Amino acid sequence: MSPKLIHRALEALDRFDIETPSWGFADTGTRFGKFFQDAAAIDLNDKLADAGQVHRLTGCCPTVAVHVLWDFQPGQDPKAVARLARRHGVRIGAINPNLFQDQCYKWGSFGNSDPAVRRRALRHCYDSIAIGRAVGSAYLSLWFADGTNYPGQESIRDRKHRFEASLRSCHDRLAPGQTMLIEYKPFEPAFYATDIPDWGMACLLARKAGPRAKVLVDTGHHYLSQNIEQIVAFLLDENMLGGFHFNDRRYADDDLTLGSIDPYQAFRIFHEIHSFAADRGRAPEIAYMIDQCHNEKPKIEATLQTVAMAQELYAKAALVDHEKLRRAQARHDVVAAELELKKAFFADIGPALLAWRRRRKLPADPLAEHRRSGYERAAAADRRARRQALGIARGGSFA
Ligand code: PSV
Ligand code: MN
Repeated sequence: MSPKLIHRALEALDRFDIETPSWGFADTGTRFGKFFQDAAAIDLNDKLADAGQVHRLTGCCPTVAVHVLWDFQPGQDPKAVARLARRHGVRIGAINPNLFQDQCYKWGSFGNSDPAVRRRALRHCYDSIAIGRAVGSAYLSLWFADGTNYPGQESIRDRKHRFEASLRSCHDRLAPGQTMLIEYKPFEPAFYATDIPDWGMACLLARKAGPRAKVLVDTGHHYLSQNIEQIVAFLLDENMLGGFHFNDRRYADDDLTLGSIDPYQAFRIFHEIHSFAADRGRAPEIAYMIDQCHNEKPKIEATLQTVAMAQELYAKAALVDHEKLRRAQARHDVVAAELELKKAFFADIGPALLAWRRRRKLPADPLAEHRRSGYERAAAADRRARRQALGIARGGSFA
């Protein structure tokens, strides 16, 4: 690779931070069961310690997204949580309110026909905004399980109106400097009409909520073969792209490791971002976050794989020669234009990544270093003993 290209890749890597999710370090699975891991995090301290390990090894994961009800004890001082994160070498990132696990949300949260439930959901969002302010988080990240399961069950338009009103109230409470992200998902757990099923509806609702509301693209939340990079290009052009939840999938929202199934798709998404940045002369502000659940792989290893894959694909996409591409496009040379992308995708980015890690005194191979470190073994021993001491029994069948 030429020094010019290496320089371009290094520059891209310099501005590419990836947020890890606290829940990615805990035992999670499918509704058919979980396979427990001794080294899985028990509490927030464990999750932050694991996130700290990932950041120490990769140098590009300084923040951790939290899910309020999964991570915070009632009445817990958020400033103490921020201090705990600092002790592990990370900061608290996006705050995710939980608007789906409580029984009161059976018929939805912001879309619920009962004003008392809507008020409760909003109060939880306000509390989450306050947590965000206390820990210095820039993002309130909203995902709703709201929707209906059968035709005729409820008025689709009434639910839309309720969403519009609650999202606006939530937006009005944002602290200075905070951005509200609205995530969409076509189905699950609602199987007839999810209230925010796609990017267009998320974008419309965000626009109505206010200028600091943007769309969050979870790469797993699309129908098969949907062109995600086109969605990304549209949102960028409309100044409505707020962030990503990275993961890969084969069928639906499978939460697999990024790039494990289709690395070219992630590359094409990153290409749209670099192309936009090249046209505008500046990189757009985007929250790059991981949202994965690892049922079989060790959690930290899966996270390290994802981070390395994201860096590789982001750096490769930065190698596309935009001027050459434009020229090929102008003369309708479809083959040359496509090859411009393929050339970057198949480039050997290894040396550039190595140089970037060397400059930062990071291990050349974070995953190998993690395996060597004995972290997993020590965490497993410690957490196994603590589970026993605390009497934590794991189990629970689906029905
Ligand atoms: C929903 O499937 C989702 O993608 C949302 O982002 C949630 O916050 C997250 O997964 C929980 O795992
Ligand atoms: Mn998500």
